[in-house]
Amino acid sequence: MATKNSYIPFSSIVVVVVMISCVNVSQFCYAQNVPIVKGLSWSFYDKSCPEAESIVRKQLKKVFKDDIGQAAGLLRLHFHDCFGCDGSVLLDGSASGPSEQDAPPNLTLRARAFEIINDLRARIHKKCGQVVSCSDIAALAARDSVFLSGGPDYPVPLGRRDGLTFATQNATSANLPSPRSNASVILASLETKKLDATDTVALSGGHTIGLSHCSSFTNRLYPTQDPVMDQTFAKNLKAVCPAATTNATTVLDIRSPDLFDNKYYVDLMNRQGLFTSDQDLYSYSKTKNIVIDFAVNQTLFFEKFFVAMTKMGQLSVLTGSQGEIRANCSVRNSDNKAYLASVVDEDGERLSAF
Ligand code: HEM
Ligand SMILES: *[C@@H]1O[C@H](CO)[C@@H](O)[C@H](O)[C@H]1NC(C)=O
Ligand SMILES: *[C@@H]1O[C@H](CO)[C@@H](O)[C@H](O)[C@H]1NC(C)=O
Ligand SMILES: *[C@@H]1O[C@H](CO)[C@@H](O)[C@H](O)[C@H]1NC(C)=O
Ligand SMILES: *[C@@H]1O[C@H](CO)[C@@H](O)[C@H](O)[C@H]1NC(C)=O
Ligand SMILES: *[C@@H]1O[C@H](CO)[C@@H](O)[C@H](O)[C@H]1NC(C)=O
Ligand SMILES: CC(=O)N[C@H]1CO[C@H](CO)[C@@H](O)[C@@H]1O
Repeated sequence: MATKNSYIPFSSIVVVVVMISCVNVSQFCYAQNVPIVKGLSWSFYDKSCPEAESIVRKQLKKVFKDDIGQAAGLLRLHFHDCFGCDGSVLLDGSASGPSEQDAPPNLTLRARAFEIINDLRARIHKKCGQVVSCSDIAALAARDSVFLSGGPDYPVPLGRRDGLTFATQNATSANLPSPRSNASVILASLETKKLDATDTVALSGGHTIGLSHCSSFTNRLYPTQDPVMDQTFAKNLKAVCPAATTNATTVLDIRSPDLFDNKYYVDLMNRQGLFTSDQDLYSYSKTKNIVIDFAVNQTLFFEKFFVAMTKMGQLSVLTGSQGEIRANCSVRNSDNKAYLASVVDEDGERLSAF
């Protein structure tokens, strides 16, 4: 288990959430300003798998020592899963239909992130049995990606169950906003998930780590350069992406690409945000001052990021007896059984043929 000391930046919040006084307002249980969906809990696996969190942290420390870039891949994976945090983004499309992995915004999710989640799942299930869901593992992996990259440590409410159905390509595309959108479109999109302007600006701070492909931002370079973009920044981007379709990547946060800090907001104030959806947060009246607040106060950003991630991490979760605990994050248990059964059948046939 991570030391309690690592929670120091959030000690006050932790105390509050641990001593939850539960007031049921519709399906929510409010702990100060962090609402918890009924069915999730801060201590969900305390009895059934107390090692779950330490297994994730210990293993990710090793993974990130080799390649800190994987932290960004895991953080983004959780975000994509979370427009319905039920692990459905993890489902392998090939098994029984188009999955979230195959929807356009997911084309650039890192394949390695899926492998890491499956590997964590194997380690946890080996220790505790099939009791921890893939969606909870993805949520914990995202938290540890933030923390191990220099960001805040924070508690994650657990108890999510894994979905039985694939999200359709259409639903996924409609849910995930485009990097070409302006701030008012991004705000409206996240507002449908009850995420407000502060949440939206804080969550966008996830772009303080990781990479982007040229195709996600070359609309700002060609055919005409976005006048808002800093000239030197634009010149350097054009060198990385000489054409709109160049297959190359560049960092999202030029000041500290691998560090989870508030420099992303400093980038925006210097017109060095990569996507329209990033840069416009500093142009738009409803979000500009939030960008400035986070740029000058990292502690404030970390606090608001925790609140927003906790909200995002509970979007349309399955709990209780809904869904399932997948034995393999890539396939539904029913498909897994069919697969195993077919292996046994073939084996049986072969044996009977002898
Ligand atoms: C607000 C709307 C958002 C839009 C439009 C957006 C868009 C994108 C795009 C286009 C990329 C680059 C993909 C590529 O070309 O390879 C990206 C990368 C990334 N995004 Fe977002 N994103 C949004 C919100 C978020 C949120 C909420 C988080 C997490 C809190 C997040 C975390 C990341 C990370 C970590 C990467 C880098 C991934 C890597 O290096 O593999 N994004 N995002
Ligand atoms: C998905 O979206 C496409 C294009 O917008 C549309 O043609 C198609 O009918 C939609 N499919 C479903 C199942 O809604
Ligand atoms: C944002 O984009 C939408 C859709 O393209 C457009 O209708 C709207 O006018 C834009 N808003 C601002 C403030 O530019
Ligand atoms: C882009 O380049 C990478 C390696 O440099 C390669 O693996 C990938 O297939 C390429 N993608 C496309 C769409 O060409
Ligand atoms: C930064 O934000 C934190 C958290 O809200 C607050 O306690 C602190 O006073 C702020 N610092 C400054 C210098 O405003
Ligand atoms: C999980 O399922 C995928 C897709 O069917 C399969 O390729 C993989 O080998 C399975 N992993 C384990 C550990 O069974
Ligand atoms: C990481 C990952 O699974 N990416 C998938 C995105 O969609 C393409 C196209 O369907 C798949 O080939 C990738 O495997």
